[in-house]
Amino acid sequence: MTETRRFSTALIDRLRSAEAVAVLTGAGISAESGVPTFRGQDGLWKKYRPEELANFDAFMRNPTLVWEWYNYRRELISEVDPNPGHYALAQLEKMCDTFTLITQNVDGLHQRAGSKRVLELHGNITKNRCVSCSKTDGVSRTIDDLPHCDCGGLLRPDVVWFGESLPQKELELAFDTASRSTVFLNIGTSGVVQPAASLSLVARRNGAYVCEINIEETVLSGQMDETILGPSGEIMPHLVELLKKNRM
Ligand code: BJW
Ligand code: ZN
Repeated sequence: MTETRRFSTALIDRLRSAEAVAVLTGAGISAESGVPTFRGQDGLWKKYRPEELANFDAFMRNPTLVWEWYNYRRELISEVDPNPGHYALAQLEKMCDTFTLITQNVDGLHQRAGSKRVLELHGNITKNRCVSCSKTDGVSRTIDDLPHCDCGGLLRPDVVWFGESLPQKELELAFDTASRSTVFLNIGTSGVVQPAASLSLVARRNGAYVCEINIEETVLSGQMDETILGPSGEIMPHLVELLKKNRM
């Protein structure tokens, strides 16, 4: 398939006019960097049980187990680099008047690729938060091999687990951005985790052209204007190159 045939004219035209572009990314955008996704064949949830690792009660029951899992993922993430999909999104931001990147990822790879306006909906794996005083910058000291805040409370990774609220400011901005967008891209997300999965639907209800980029169809595919099947590390650089050509 040639790169021009891969994308619809509607998508290119809307992106070229570049009024308000919003993007939601999920674990799939980082897959080509070597960060495992959650669901699917090689997903983390095949090896680990989400209910034992990604919820607060499980953490309080067995903080050592949960910390082991997060330390393993922190190390993995510290050793990988952004891929062409991340870099293409950083370029796209520079080409658009209004651009917001909303991510469910906690790996910080978008910022490392140069993206500036990033809303992290599920937190950031490199940060800690105190379960007692909620401080994110408390001095860490080790008690019984577990990190603790200077107030004495246990520290946890500053990420959003199941059943927890998303950061309020980011969530409000994300829905506001979605409803004002003229193009909304869903990239590398299975679309099963709420409330993030609703963003593209809100965008579409408000008139945005909604397009999904994924290696396979998702539960949201039927509600998209367009689905582009393929790895985001290939599709996104092609799309950005095509837009650059069209601008000249
Ligand atoms: C590629 C690719 C390549 C691969 N190129 N593509 C019943 C109905 C509706 C909702 C609920 C319900 N029961 C419970 C809920 C709420 C719950 C929820 O949505 N559950 C569903 C699973 C059923 N949501 C919550 O609890 C959220 N909070 C909330 O709702 O608060 C309000 C509330 C509070 C109290 C009571 C009730 C309500 C919080 C959700 C937090 C999610 N947390 C995690 C862990 C974060 C920390 C960490 O990283 O450890 O976030 S879970 C995990 O899933 C992670 C992700 O951000 C999130 C989304 O996953 P994502 O990114 O889509 O990854 P995958 O693996 O699913 O998909 C990857 C995709 O990439 C696939 O499609 C591949 O094909 C594709 N791909 N390679 C392009 N190269
Ligand atoms: Zn504290």
